[in-house]
Amino acid sequence: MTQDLASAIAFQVRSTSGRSVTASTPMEVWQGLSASVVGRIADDWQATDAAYKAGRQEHYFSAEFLMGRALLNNLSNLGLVNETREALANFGIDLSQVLEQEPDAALGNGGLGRLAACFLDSCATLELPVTGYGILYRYGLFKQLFDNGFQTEHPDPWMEEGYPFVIRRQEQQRIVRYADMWVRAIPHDMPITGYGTRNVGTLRLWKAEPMEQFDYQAFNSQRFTDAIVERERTSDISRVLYPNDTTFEGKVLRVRQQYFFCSASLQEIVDNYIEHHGQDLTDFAKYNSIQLNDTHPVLSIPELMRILLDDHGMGWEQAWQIVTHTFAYTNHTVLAEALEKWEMQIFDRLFPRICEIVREIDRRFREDMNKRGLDASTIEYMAPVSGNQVRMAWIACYASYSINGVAALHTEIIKRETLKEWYAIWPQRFNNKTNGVTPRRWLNQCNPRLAALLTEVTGSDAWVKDLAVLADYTDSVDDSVYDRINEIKHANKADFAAWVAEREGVEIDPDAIFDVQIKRLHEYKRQLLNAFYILDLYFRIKDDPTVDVPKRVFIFGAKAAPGYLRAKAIIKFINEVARLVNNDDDIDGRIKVVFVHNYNVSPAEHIIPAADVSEQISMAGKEASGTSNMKFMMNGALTLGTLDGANVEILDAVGDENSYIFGATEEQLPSLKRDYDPRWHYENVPGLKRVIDALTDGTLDDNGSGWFHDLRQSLMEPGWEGPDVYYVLGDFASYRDVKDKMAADHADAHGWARKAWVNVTKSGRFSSDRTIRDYAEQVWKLEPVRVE
Ligand code: T68
Repeated sequence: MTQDLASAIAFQVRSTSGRSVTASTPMEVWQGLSASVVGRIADDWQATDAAYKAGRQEHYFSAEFLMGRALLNNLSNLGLVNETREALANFGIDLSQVLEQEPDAALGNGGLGRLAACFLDSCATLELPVTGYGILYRYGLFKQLFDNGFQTEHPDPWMEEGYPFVIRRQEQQRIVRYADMWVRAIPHDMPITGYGTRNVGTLRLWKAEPMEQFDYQAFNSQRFTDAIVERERTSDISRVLYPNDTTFEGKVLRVRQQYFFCSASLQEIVDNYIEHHGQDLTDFAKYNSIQLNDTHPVLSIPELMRILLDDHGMGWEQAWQIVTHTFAYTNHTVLAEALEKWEMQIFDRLFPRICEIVREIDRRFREDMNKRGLDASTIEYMAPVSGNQVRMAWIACYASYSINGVAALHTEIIKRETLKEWYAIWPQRFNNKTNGVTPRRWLNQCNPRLAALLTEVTGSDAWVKDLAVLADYTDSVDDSVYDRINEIKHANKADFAAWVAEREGVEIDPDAIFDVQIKRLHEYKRQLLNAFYILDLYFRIKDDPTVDVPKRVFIFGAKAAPGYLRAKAIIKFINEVARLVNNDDDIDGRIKVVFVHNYNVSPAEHIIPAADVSEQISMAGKEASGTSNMKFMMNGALTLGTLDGANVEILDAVGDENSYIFGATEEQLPSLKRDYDPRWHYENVPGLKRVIDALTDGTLDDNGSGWFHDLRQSLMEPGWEGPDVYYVLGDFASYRDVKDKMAADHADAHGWARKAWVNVTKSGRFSSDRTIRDYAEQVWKLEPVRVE
């Protein structure tokens, strides 16, 4: 068998590189091996596609899919990891080295895009007929470098060297029509394998290309550059992922992108319906449901109306009936600045017909609400169109049969505040679907040592597909398991230390506590609070260099949106704190700070298995769910967190004694903030003053940018929303206490391991398999379709 595999791989590698396997570069080996994996699943993929298309399907529309690497995931799903490792070893090639060649498919910003990727994995594993639809960005999320501690951004042409897991389906192209241009949408499919199943789902990503390969008229009339420019204008549409994860950007190109993938996907879904169920579209919603991942795909609501009205001659009432039984909407944020509102003029210029339909939706909405007796100002507030703005979230709420938040607390907040007017009218539409993460990538693949222990303890690998089984073992293991937990964590930390030394040039000690915060950089996530703690700890050691403190490594990973200057200031600040503490002889290595540059899916796979402490410290009420909190828990890190997002449910699952909670609650904050005076905390909370002063007294250098001064001001001086909007100073004292306590507790190795074990074994609820089962049963009404 290994021999067969070896020769199959060798054949593909040689076809890719045009030379022998041993003479091929590691990148060429990755290419060949990946192509041979695609070859192995081709028949099953085709069979799955045919089976799914015939029955009821779910379509997951998302502007982002943060897939990360594909090869190990696929090998693991096919049960081929060990054999492949052996086969390559025969050629003197190390599989791990080959795997590290693969670029991350970073077609997403953060949690929202990664959630979509975990969901596809679970859908394939659960054999559910679900297809993902998005955009094949030529440039994924920017590459981050640090230049003297400042973030710099660089393009990420992730497919340029060739990418075997994306297959171009030229023959299935569609045409997307804007008023000022027509564009070809070429589908590119990624196979989505599942664990222990032959079903292979699909992620379909659309690429924009010019209608004609070349405008020969322009070319012949010597207007060569015009011809090129026009071509580029079309390709612009799928050129780059917008790097904002929280603020809305009303750019024409962005709305073009949104319409582009919505229109192409809907055309295909409608045509597929006709092929299988005939020209009469009455039963469309019986066979199709579409999940809208936030408001980015909401243009598909008027676009489906357009297709039904104009292309299929349906009347408004019937079309609306179908549309309102097709779409379901997921909300991912309560931050006002993220809510998408487009200027009507943009819609009018790009797609006048869509504009007309939106106006008609608005007109009927107002009529409908009038009949229900709503007052004029409420109607104006809720209307799809107001002034010259189109409000995407309001359209989503009006047209969707389901509206969900992504954690229990978040769903309560959208019902009570963000979407309360809709909840008052349609309470039955609202439901919670707490996020989850795939235990395949986030435990089985990234933490093979812990995976092996779980298989040993439970007697099989059933947990990989049914994570909840671990709960049976929370209390039923003997002390040797706790020793093993500690050995595994230590080995993971040693591996990680080697990875960091090579990648970041920082030496860290695997015996230290590894305390990790990895997520997008945003003020509400409060990386600054974490950095303040570190600086305070530094000053405490400086006060008395002989003080006995547990050894700590603080690890950060975070990208800031390129235009979000305050977030960039926080990155610079953390890098300056790192410079200060890492190089101080008094500290003598007792504190180390590592900022892992270019944080992404694949670095996360190295970091998370090595973490002791999971920092989940957002201001309560702001983090809709969080998903890294779940990944850490699965890998035996303990949560240091506020009662926010899914943290609440994690704490509920593990109990107070197995987690560390601090800070103001969402309920307390309104009254706390009413007469909040950060100055009082600055003057009175031990340690806080010198930390804040360090921003501007010359302790830390912002290289004349003025950024640290601005950070201080944002905390201390009244701004338009008041000083210290995210309550950093207010929560500092309780954060410091709990974090100190946590570090002290780590000394009890056995007690700590016990807590870690509880976290691992209680993580079943946070498998995306559970989330997807809930969507399938409660929202999608979807049954598995098994491919034999
Ligand atoms: C995240 N949202 C939430 N948005 O912040 C996080 N936004 O709490 C939650 O766990 C996660 O979604 C999954 O539900 C995002 O990641 C974006 O990335 C984004 C991108 C473009 C525009 C707006």
